[in-house]
Amino acid sequence: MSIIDSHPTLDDAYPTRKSGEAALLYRQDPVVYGRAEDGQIDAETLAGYEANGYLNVQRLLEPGEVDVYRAELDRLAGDETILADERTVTERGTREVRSIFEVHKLSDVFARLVRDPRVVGRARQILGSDVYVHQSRVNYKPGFKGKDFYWHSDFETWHAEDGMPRMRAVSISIALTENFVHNGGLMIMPGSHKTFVSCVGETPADHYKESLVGQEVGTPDPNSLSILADKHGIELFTGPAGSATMFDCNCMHGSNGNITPFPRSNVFIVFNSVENTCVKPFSAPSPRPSFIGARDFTPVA
Ligand code: 6CS
Ligand code: FE
Repeated sequence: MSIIDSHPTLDDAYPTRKSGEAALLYRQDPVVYGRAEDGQIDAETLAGYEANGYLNVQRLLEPGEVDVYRAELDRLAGDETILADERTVTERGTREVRSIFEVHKLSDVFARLVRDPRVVGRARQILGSDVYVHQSRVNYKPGFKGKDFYWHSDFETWHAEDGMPRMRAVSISIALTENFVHNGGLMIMPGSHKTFVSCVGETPADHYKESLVGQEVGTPDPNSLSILADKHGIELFTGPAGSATMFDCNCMHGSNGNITPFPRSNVFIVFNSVENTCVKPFSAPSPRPSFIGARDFTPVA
């Protein structure tokens, strides 16, 4: 383990999957690019986001709205055409739907959610610019069989495999079912977004085919995770359907499996700044398909 200053070269400020040794690098990018006066997130919440890397909105969607999205979630998972589409990922070894990607293109209902000022307005404020959708997905985390998402930084993958240059992206996870303490909710290490965990290993071709079912390459080593967990602790997010968590692209996060009868479904939208559009992958033989890492940078209207 070597703790090194990150000496940015011209093009790769966050080298990862380059060497056989893990490293903890300093973040070189701001967390919050906008200001309290720019939008609906107040100064105190924005300060909390800067320090912890996330913010929670207890009631982003009204109960009636949640019903609409839940119905859409069920419709998508029951549509044979969509089930046969490569954008649908099933749980390892079963036909249980794990995720459906690019829902903002597959569904007008979710397309509207992306453009909702309560969603995109907050993203613009945090990123201080116009934004485009880098990725959208619904995660089903079905009851009994929902599998875990092992610890990872999304940015590490988006940098290595999608060519995202800097840390100027934010994700929003909107609960469409109740998130209990026991059904596999989102866990974040608060403050971990300020450390970039450079991972070992090399990205195999078509890595996404296995990483979206269960990521191996690009996940941090146990030693790095222990250092971060000891330093930051672990927050588990619970909340009613309609609640939401917005978190920085580099938060160390994950979620446990779900053996309870209660599904933990959410819609997950990633907004990237139009000032941070993806270039060629920093550590992969080729870019991932555009339904996972968008290459259409048209700002959300
Ligand atoms: O690889 C990705 O882009 C996706 N994987 C995870 C587990 N979180 C971020 C993103 O949805
Ligand atoms: Fe993730």
